[in-house]
Amino acid sequence: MTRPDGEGRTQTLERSATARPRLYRVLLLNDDYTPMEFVVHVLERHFRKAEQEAELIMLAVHHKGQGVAGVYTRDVAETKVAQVTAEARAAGHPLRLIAEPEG
Ligand code: TYC
Repeated sequence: MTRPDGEGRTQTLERSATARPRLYRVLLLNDDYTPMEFVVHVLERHFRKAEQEAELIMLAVHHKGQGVAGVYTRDVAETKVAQVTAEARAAGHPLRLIAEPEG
């Protein structure tokens, strides 16, 4: 971390731990119309889930209303939300996702 020292110099401050970027959960939201197979496809292709895990996550979202598709840095999480939302709309599905900070 750096800060001005008030006399035209920049001070470097030590940190005890390595700074980690804040992580964001990408949440899948349930709806009544998006086909189950499309949600499984999204989890496999965009969130790199194996078929069985994708099916379990999709069913959990279907029954509970929402669920975590993956956890990423902010840029990656927001890009996934945008890409999947665009793909869902292009296919005529109302699927919704949101990115929210962890912790
Ligand atoms: N509820 C949808 C159906 O019955 C399936 C579904 C699951 C939709 C998860 C969205 O995020 C979702 N076809």
